[in-house]
Amino acid sequence: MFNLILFGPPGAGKGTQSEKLIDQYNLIHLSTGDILRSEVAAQTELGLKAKELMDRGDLVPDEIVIGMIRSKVEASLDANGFIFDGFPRTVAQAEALDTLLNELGTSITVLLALVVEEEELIKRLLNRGKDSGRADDADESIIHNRIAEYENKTSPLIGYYKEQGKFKDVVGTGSVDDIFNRLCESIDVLTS
Ligand code: B4P
Repeated sequence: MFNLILFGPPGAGKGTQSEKLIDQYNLIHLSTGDILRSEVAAQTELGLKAKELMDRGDLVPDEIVIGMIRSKVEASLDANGFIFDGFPRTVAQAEALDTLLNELGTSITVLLALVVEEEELIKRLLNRGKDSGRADDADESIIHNRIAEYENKTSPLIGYYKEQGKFKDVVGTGSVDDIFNRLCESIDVLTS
């Protein structure tokens, strides 16, 4: 299995690039943000719990997202591999993912980190907020909170995956196609 973590701060383009990568490499796309938003839309118990946190730009508790990912992975064991988009976001989530994949006889192949400056992130998210209807894109102070959550809780994962020799950064600015080509170059080296 080829298991990719697409990593980066909010608005780095993880969702945008995942859409293209799943077609190119025939992988299953698991976005915790998308799964949580569908739970919110369906007004499930989990969605009702998550909504308030997401609207504030806070992370949702680890046990909720870990449980969601476990059931999605176990439902697709015959896949070529997975793109984990927006997951893991804490060291506890990364450890749980390693344990889960180990149980299934596989592991993370690589983490590709999209590098984008804060000013550009804010611009992209406010721009999406004009028509996304997402409360967490509509307000600059919430976007700052999301970036702070990333700095405090998610960026330590860089060290976690560097220690495993699985970290690679990729320039995340420029056109969507240019960034896609850079990601493909990194993946092709590992799969050829
Ligand atoms: P996510 O849904 O993961 O959202 P994101 O960080 O905003 O998105 P992404 O980086 O994918 O950006 P995108 O491609 O869309 O998380 C939302 C919330 O869910 C979190 O705040 C948290 O509350 C919760 N959550 C999710 N996962 C969790 C977890 N594991 N643990 C706890 N809580 C969790 O791009 C953004 C915009 O930029 C788009 O409008 C796009 O069109 C534009 N764009 C992309 N590439 C561009 C480019 N090259 N140039 C110009 N614009 C570009």
